[in-house]
Amino acid sequence: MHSEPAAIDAEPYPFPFDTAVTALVIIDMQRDFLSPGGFGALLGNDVSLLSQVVEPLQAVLAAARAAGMAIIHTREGHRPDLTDCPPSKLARGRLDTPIGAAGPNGRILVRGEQGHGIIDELAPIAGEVVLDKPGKGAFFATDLEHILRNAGITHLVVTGVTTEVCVHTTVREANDRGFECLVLADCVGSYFPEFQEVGLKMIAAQGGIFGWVASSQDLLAHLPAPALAATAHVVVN
Ligand code: C5J
Repeated sequence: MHSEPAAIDAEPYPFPFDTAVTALVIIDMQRDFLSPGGFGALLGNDVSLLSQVVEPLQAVLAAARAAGMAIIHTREGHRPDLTDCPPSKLARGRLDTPIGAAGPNGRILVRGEQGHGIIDELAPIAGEVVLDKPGKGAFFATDLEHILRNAGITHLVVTGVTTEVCVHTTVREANDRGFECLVLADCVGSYFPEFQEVGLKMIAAQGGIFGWVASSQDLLAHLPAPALAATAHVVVN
């Protein structure tokens, strides 16, 4: 008997969903963007605006783990010697505390520092990919495409921060490479409510020019509830 593949209720139309070919991508849920004293705060942003993403994203991560989905965590940041940081990025913003300078959470946007780490609530566990990226897009100067193709992944559920910067850049890069992207509206966050709204609209507009948009509940309706006892995880942050 032929059964219809699962489809998530989404804009602009249902998103085909098969956990075997879909990865959960969590963009840059790092202290540098979510905590006081990090890169996001030093750019003049109210970082508390991003905290509302954490709880729904925790639920999605737990359900994706329970379903055995591929999980990719990304981190924006640079080598300690900053050789992978373009001078333009270093100079941009004319910051008093620029990338590489000492901040309350260690050197700003530098790999290995406290601020560069993923927040405890979403800490990666063994078996999950942690992808360091020097740019905004997760495909630029990384092996993400290679990893996804090797795993037979064709569809991405994209979450994280910030909606109009690293999430958008990654979705656009993925779209141009032929990946189908679903963005979870309540699991992506921006320092600017107006950018959040229009950023999401831009993805699903024109028949899904970059992809699809749904809520975490729309996705969770298609995933098994995680077992309460499944907490004995090995953290690799
Ligand atoms: C930014 C990011 N906003 N992860 N990075 O600089 O969106």
